[in-house]
Amino acid sequence: MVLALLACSFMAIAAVGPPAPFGAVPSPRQVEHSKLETYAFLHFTVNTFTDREWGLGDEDPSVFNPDGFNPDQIVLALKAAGMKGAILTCKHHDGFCLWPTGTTDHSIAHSKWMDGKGDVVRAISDACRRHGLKFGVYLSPWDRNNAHYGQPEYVKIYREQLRELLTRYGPIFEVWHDGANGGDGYYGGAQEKRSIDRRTYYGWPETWAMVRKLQPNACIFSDVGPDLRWVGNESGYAAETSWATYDPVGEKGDAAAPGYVRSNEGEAGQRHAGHWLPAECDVSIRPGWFWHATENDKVKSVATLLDLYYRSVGRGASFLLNVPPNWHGQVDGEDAVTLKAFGEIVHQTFTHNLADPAKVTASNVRGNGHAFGVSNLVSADPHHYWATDDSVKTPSAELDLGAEKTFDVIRLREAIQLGQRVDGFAVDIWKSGAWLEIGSATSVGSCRLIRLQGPVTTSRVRLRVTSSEACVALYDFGLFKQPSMFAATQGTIGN
Ligand code: FUL
Repeated sequence: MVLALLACSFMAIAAVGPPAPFGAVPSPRQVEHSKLETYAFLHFTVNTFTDREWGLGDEDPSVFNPDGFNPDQIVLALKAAGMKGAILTCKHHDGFCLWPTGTTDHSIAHSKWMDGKGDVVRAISDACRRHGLKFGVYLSPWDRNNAHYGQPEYVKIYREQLRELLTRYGPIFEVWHDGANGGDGYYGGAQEKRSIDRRTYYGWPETWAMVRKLQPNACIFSDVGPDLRWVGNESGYAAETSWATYDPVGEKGDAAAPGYVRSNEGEAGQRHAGHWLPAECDVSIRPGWFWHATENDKVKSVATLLDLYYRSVGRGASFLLNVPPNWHGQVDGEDAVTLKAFGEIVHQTFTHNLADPAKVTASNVRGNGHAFGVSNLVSADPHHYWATDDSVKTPSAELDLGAEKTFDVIRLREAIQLGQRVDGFAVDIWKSGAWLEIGSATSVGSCRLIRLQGPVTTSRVRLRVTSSEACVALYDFGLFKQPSMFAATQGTIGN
């Protein structure tokens, strides 16, 4: 009898496994990358000294001569902003290499800086590691200096440059390929216009196979992935409804390639696409990507950066903020002050989750057991999530906060290893004897933040999933209070 009961309960437990994944799911490297949220771009090269955005490729290497290069100051300024990594323009369109490459003379080895013995890639990557940030590389495919650009030989050179970067500087978290391809240039003195077929010239599949081999944990970014997609604007935000799933399409409806894609589709992604390809939102802290003295008074405000944070990270995308070092080789004063203030606000906002600990009850729990219990909703651990029975797609969960709490930010996260499942949810508070809806949103994915217009106070909160393609798998529900002077600055940037 006892044995029979034990067998029955074992069968009941065994019968309730985790939910089946829904749609496309992330690779482990994409899951890791989604935890970074905010990281930096460092645009730094000859342009910093010539006051250009796109160098022509004819610059004398001696113009690169920072008189106070301080990689620790640069990296610590990023760290103060809460950034988890930095991607350096190892080579921009002008072709000047910031490391002593064996592929061209157009490099730092031929500058006056440190008598040609310096290596900016080494210095920045070392500083990143010293201060706990990850390091990534931007290597422009378009090279306005190289005589061979446009011929197959250049593609070999490009791959060799990438090979040097991926084998000399330790672990690389992201490899960044921009989509600007071909046009006027110096090209070894030819001074002409060269165009390439963006779909075929670079042989991307072969290059990316090499990246996989040399740095298997690195995420590859381009207009079309394969790991991270361009969001389609350089203003730093994703669409209000933003899917991590995306099947890029070429400009004429054919196969897409970096620089050849219907980029406006990147802002939202597509609900039922076959690839997990989350958006990365890039934007500069200044109007230009490179430092210009004339833009020292045009540094974005803390309020604007916060707004962009909520419109990128808060929509399941990552926030890639460019901070261009100045011609001394340091982060400029105003930029550093702004970054520090931004980092402090984000830290102060998200350090204390007012929903934890709370007593949580739910309209449904998968298999009625503990494994997927609703207390996991505040577990903050993606492997311990609240899940419902397969047929239950619009459940609700109620949080008893134990006392009146005041908050103005709501956070929700899905266990993305099971795909992006939820299509919509709403949040209510208990006010004067009734439930009152205070916020709602659509897609969730790795992170959804709702920034309320003003703070609300309550002791009971209800999460209602209003629409989902599959039973839910949620592991993080957070309630936060922003430092008051930075509350609700949203609404200044268009969707
Ligand atoms: C673009 C480039 O043309 C810009 O100069 C900048 O590097 C931006 C991040 O990517 O494709």
